[in-house]
Amino acid sequence: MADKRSPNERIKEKSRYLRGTIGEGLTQVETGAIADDDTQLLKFHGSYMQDDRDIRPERAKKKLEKAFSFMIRLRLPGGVVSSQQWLKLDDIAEHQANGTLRITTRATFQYHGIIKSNLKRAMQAINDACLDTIAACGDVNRNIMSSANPFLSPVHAEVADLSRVISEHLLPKTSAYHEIWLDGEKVVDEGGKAKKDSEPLYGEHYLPRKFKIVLVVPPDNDADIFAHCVGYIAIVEKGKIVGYNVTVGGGMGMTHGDEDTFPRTADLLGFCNPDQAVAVAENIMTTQRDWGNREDRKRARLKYTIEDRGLNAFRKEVEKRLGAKFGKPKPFKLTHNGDTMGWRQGTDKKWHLTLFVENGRIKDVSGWSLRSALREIAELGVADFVLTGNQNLVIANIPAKSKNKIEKILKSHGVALGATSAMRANSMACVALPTCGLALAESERALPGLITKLEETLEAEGLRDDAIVVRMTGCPNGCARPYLAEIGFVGRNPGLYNLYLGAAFEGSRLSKLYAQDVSEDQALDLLKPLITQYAKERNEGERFGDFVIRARVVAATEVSNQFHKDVKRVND
Ligand code: SRM
Ligand code: SF4
Repeated sequence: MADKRSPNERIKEKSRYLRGTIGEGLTQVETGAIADDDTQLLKFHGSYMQDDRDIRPERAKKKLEKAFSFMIRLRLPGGVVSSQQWLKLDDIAEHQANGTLRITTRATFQYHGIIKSNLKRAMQAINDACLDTIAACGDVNRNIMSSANPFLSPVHAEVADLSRVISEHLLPKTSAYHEIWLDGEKVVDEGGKAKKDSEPLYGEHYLPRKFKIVLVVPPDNDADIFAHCVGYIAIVEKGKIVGYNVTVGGGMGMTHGDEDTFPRTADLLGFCNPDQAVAVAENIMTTQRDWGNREDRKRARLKYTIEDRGLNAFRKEVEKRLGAKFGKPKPFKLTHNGDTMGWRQGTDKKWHLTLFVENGRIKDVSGWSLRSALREIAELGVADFVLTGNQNLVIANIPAKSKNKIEKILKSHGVALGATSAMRANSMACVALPTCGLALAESERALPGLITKLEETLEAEGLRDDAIVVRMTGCPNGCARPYLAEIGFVGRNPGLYNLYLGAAFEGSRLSKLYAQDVSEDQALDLLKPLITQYAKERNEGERFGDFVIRARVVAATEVSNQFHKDVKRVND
């Protein structure tokens, strides 16, 4: 019978638990690349092979190999690094990568531009900082993101701890990572067959596709709970976590022109006690392992399993494996999916400064030396650093007496404490060009300028301090969760975007396509009058995303899978 499984299934199967020929590939000096199959396996180790797309045409003209380099993504459940770790991570940016640290939309760091000969050194330096990159990418449970800042209260700390415990529990057990990157002892026999390795949770085929878990502490939805395969909403009574509402089946990725693929907001599966939380994660994941689509990778995420098999059948199966029934979800209220910027005091009286980091890129540019400022702050040794899922940074645990010093350091490097508008503070863009191999249009390099142009209208309408969530991605994969933005730009072609409107400010409702293939100028022409109309006609406290629905600019996406329904494009 024909093997209908996707090619990735075979690559995993013959990889000897994620080894492939990665080790050999690293030693081949005649190319900056590694073998094709190994590029798939490398992801499970937290790294992607990429090339500099800005210089692709020039290299091709000169008949040169592409300018290959590697991206590394850290596994950082809870998103915290100490000052000592910060200094080590900053050194890696300087010596092995392209001089920048990039906070991702899932609250970890990425490095870009690491050439092959530096890859192992960078991995070892990450290990020296007591961090790793295992399972940061690939068909496994990815990095777990939780509501930012575990230092805010004991509840936040408990949730961050749970993210670390689940992350450890669901880690692949193969020793390939230690063997390849840390020169660990080999556990394969002479025939090249794995001797001791096994994957009790995953098996040799791992998962059908990536798998993502997040946790939030209401009212903050800063981890965008409805965008992920699995979510935990902490239910807090009298200052204590009594359990979690569990969500399943969220996801953003889709393919332009293919309505069988769609972003989907997660459904509530049920309520579990704190001591069931780890087993719940395991049983949801193993159900997806066994039920997920292994033939078509475009429909292999958990959200499609839920669509195809139904939420009730899925719940029943998880309950069977768990040996317990979920309770009825408890009431909860989420109020925003952005970050609370500026100074905040924790219950232990320590101070925390949430700093806006435009699109998460920590670098030094003329007049704005963010990277140097943060290094100087880390050198003081008085703070921890927490990454947020909105690509921002909390400088945490600051004693009252060091607040001024920290502000002074930032100022001396030209770093402002806040963004130029509440819209910018609530903006995110994915990496896209030049490193992302899937980008169809600019994103990180385009959004800041576009927001500057929108700020003229915001200023004129008195809306500079009104938060409107704006997100951009260079393709429909949705890495900056654009379909959960009140204004979303999604790249279609160089310079052209689809414009989506109408997601809920607190992240519970998807947006709707408003205009297709618009240039930046066309988008501005469409958006500016809407912003003016919003300023004039909004009800008290009404959010932009809700207003465009009430004003019949777009229809609401009320049901999780109705993203492509009721679309009436303005430029049809
Ligand atoms: Fe993503 C693929 C960057 C969060 C959905 N994503 C990629 C790759 C690795 C491109 C590739 O496969 O070759 C991008 C690397 C770009 C680069 O040069 O660094 C990439 N994704 C990112 C990051 C760095 C965006 C950012 O600007 O911060 C985020 C890293 C998160 C992390 O730390 O783990 C990132 N990606 C997301 C999110 C948001 C989230 O998870 O909250 C999503 C949407 C949620 C979801 O998973 O549905 C997301 N990325 C995708 C997809 C579409 C998956 C799908 O179901 O169709 C792809 C493509 C794929 O997997 O085939 C993708
Ligand atoms: Fe790349 Fe597309 Fe993700 Fe942006 S959304 S980082 S362009 S895969």
